[in-house]
Amino acid sequence: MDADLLRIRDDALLALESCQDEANLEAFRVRVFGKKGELTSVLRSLGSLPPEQRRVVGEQANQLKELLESQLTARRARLQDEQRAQSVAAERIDITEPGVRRLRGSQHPLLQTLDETIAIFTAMGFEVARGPDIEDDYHNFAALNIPADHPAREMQDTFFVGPEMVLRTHTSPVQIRVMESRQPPIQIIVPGMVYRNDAPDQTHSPVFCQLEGLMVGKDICFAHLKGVLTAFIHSMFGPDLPVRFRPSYFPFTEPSAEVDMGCPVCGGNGAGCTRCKGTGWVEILGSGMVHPNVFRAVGYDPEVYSGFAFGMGIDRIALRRYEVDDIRLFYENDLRFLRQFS
Ligand code: 2NL
Repeated sequence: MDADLLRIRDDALLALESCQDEANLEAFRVRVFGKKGELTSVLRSLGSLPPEQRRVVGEQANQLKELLESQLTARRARLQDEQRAQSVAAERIDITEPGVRRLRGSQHPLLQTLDETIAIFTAMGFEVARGPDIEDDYHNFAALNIPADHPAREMQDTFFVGPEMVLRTHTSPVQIRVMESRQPPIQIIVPGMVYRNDAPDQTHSPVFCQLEGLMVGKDICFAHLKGVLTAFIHSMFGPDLPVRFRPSYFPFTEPSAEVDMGCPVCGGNGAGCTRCKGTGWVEILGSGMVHPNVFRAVGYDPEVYSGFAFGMGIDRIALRRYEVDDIRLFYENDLRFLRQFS
């Protein structure tokens, strides 16, 4: 073969092997077959050769042209195959691989109970009010007719967080704040966490969830209290349960009553029942007619307005509802416990 053609062939075949993409291939094509390409130059210069040599070299050059063209096409095809194989490998997914199980949370049992309680009272026209967990002595005690020497004010019962400042021991200070800020009629419920300096045991937690209610207007009487609270108990625990109102005492209500319902475990029978300790009744909430001194503290005239108030521990209700026997379970957040309420 002609020496020039030999050199072009060897160079070109080597260059082709090192082409890695379409741009390399195009540069190769220009270098060999372009207007000023190596092979084009040889073909152009054929005319200046003697006729015999022109025929031989011309034939060789045409063969080389066909060879390099087919090699170029083959190289391009191989590069495309490689690229496709690479992207297929990169995009490959294993559709037989097992899925990842989604962890699904569930609402805390206390919140489920609280939400249901709130729904029952809002259906009766009560609005939800909220307030601060840290309160001053006045709103937590004094305005509620709790005198300076009352046992509830002792260090053992109340968490003091500063001079005259406490973690609220009930949600009543929120009702005081609502009454201070507007005139009757008032019909509110106040859910929230409250704090008592109690040692934790099966039935006591230093932090627990309370819900209080307050209804104030003209001519509100004890029959309204009985009607609203009976409706609540029937809605929450069952429409046929007996309900009774027992005289009691709270500094902020007069008269005061504790409210019991027929024991849902023994059906009110009592005998041998551990839940109601044989009485046939279980206590649900405390209530009463708002004490005139509380109205005076917020600037309402007790001769014009009257009202009732009540309070209940949501934890106690949730314990009953879910047959749980230790209040501390509600605050430990052990997932083995919480998962049972999904
Ligand atoms: C209970 C008893 C009660 C109240 C809370 C109240 C609030 C104001 C005025 C008058 Cl602003 N009373 N609250 C009244 C009676 C009982 O709670 O056993 N709670 C767990």
